Amino acid sequence: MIQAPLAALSPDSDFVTACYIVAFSLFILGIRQGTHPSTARRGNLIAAAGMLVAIVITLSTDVIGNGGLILLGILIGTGVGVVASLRVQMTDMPQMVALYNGVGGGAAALISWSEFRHVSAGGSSIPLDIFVPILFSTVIGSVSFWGSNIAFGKLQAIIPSRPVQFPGQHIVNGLLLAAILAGCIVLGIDHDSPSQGLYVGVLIAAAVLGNSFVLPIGGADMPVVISLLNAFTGLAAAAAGFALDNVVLIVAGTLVGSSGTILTLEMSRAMNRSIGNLLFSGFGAVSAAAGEREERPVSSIGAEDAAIKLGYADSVVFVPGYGMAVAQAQHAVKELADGLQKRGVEVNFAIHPVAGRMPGHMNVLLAEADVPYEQLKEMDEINPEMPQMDVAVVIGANDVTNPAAKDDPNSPIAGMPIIEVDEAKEVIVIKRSLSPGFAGIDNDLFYEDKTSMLFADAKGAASDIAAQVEEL
Ligand code: TAP
Repeated sequence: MIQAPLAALSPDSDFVTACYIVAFSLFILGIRQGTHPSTARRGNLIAAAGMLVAIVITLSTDVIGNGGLILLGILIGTGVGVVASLRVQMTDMPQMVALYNGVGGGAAALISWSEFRHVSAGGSSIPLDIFVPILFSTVIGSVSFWGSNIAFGKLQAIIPSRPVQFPGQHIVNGLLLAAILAGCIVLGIDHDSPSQGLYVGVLIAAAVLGNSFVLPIGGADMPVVISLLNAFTGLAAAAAGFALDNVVLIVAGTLVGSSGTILTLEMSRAMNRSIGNLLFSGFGAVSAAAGEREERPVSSIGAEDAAIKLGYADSVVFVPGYGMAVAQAQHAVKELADGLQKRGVEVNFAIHPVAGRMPGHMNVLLAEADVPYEQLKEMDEINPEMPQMDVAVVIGANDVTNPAAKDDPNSPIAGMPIIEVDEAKEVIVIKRSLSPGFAGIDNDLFYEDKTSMLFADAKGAASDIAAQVEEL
């Protein structure tokens, strides 16, 4: 058997612990830096450096077995990761996160399975302080792996994105969960000689639960589900850390578990929906049904007139949404913003926390286009200034500007905080049609007297307006 890759170093245990402390300090610093767009890239690199320290020091310990297999795994994982991250489109990022998250959960479940086989080999008893984390990591890791795969399939349109529901689904899921818990309790009671068959049965039941838990959730709710499953993966990894007595796995898993939980709660708060509503209401089914709309007149506008309105304004606020991501319009929008600023127009960007389809979606796109951070205004900061704005330009956003959220208590998005573009002096909405967005509902903003609709692809429209502004 090939030795552990760095076994020749054979550091003592205090040195290993010190390196692990350095590693998770770097994780924490990395997450801290990730809280602002200007430092997020550096944060990623710092956290990656922490992971490198953790991997190198772990590979140098004598608990590592087959070094050849480990090297092969590292090479395959690195190759797939590098190619995938270079090729992925920004709009496909949620499904990539789903896949990576699933692999993490699956890895935690497999580690637990292997540890179970290892510690119970030859019919020996498993101490409960090891067995409980093993069972926890098995169940949660398996749910996370299979649930994340379904989330990936829905976002990638490999399986239907609409909620897949059948009568009594929640009861079936409840019974499945009860069976898993009962299996774990029996295994725990029999920890002197736990049944291999029952353990595998629990693993399979958790896999079925992962599938049946995510299938009834609508495709558009997947980012929140992925964030929740990400928290699950973190907890599964932390439990695997307890089973292996590995401090860096415990800390890293806890960090992922807690940050995933906070992110899930923040996203549901920004959508004004409870976690229960997100997980159990089959939201996409309602949205699809809400397709019929009454015909109402709108005012439409071309690029030339839009350029005149913007070029002669004192202040303009851009409100980007999912359509800007789809059209990859961020660079054209930046070009337009630069043209306006050259003419002395004050330009800002209003960022809604759930605009787009993943957390920070708009921040990432605008950062990619080098929009200065000081021009990015959070919703709570820009809304009080909205009445002073001469023109609000909505670029491929819809729900996050829909006044029904504050005016119509029966609306599916009632209570969701919005960017109050309807308070600006004039509004230009750039989108291709009057089609609804994620929530599947009409937007009264499009029919207001102060609103002009520019029906076009966001990228083409922004470039055309920028060219017209140059001509003014
Ligand atoms: P949406 O309400 O989904 O509206 C996007 C609009 O973009 C559509 O109405 C579409 O209209 C337009 N569009 C699509 N392609 C376009 C293109 N090439 N050029 C121009 N316009 C285009 O987006 P939003 O306002 O950003 O709101 C986000 C929604 O997603 C919210 O309801 C939120 O709750 C939900 N959500 C967000 C997240 C996160 S974390 N961000 C997670 C889950 C759900 P046309 O087809 O007419 O062009």
